[in-house]
Amino acid sequence: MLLYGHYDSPFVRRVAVVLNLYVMPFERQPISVFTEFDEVLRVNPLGTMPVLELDSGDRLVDSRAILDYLHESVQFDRSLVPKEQPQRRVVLQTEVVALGLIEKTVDYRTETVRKAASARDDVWIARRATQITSALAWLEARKPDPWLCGDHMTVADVTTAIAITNLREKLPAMMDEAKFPQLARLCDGCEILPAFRAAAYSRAEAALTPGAYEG
Ligand SMILES: N[C@@H](CCC(=O)N[C@@H](CS)C(=O)NCC(=O)O)C(=O)O
Repeated sequence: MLLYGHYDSPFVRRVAVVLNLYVMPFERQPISVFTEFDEVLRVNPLGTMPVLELDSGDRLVDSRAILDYLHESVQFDRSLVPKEQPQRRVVLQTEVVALGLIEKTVDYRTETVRKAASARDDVWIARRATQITSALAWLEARKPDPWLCGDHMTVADVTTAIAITNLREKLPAMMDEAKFPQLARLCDGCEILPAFRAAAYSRAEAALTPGAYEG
């Protein structure tokens, strides 16, 4: 399999980490959604990353759909999403909040970093800040010890840990470590695992497109 995308993207990283956790070998094509947009559009009509190219040549886009395929590809007892209710809905709802945290972080940066100061919408920025803090508080209230949902790692933990790393890297002032200590611990505990380290956040890849991203 071939995974397209950079390791400063939390969407790309969560696919890579799940591939590693499932011990599914893959190669990676680091590609910039900004400086290599034409190539990105060639593999994904939406022009976004990640894209996972299967050995058949078929391409899957969007981390949610890619992970759905990967979870279905392993034995149910190895899946990071439980088959049984109510555990399944709890894990999926927690993943939704973590993924939303990532999306709101991206939105916040788009408004504050990419736009000229005169074009910024302060009401929109304040709304995004509230959503980020609210999502963090909701996840912290789940008291991960060490996991968010039950006694083993799920896709909710993978996505939350990557969301926290992304926040620490991209909007550090919004990740109040004293206010969200259990999320900080969850993130630290995950990021030292081999599956995460093999797809570690890459500042070098983040720096490949500073002009485009910083607007
Ligand atoms: N819902 C998508 C979001 C993908 C996404 O927005 N990826 C970013 C990379 S961090 C991207 O391609 N941004 C460029 C753009 O949206 O134009 C997913 O889960 O894969």
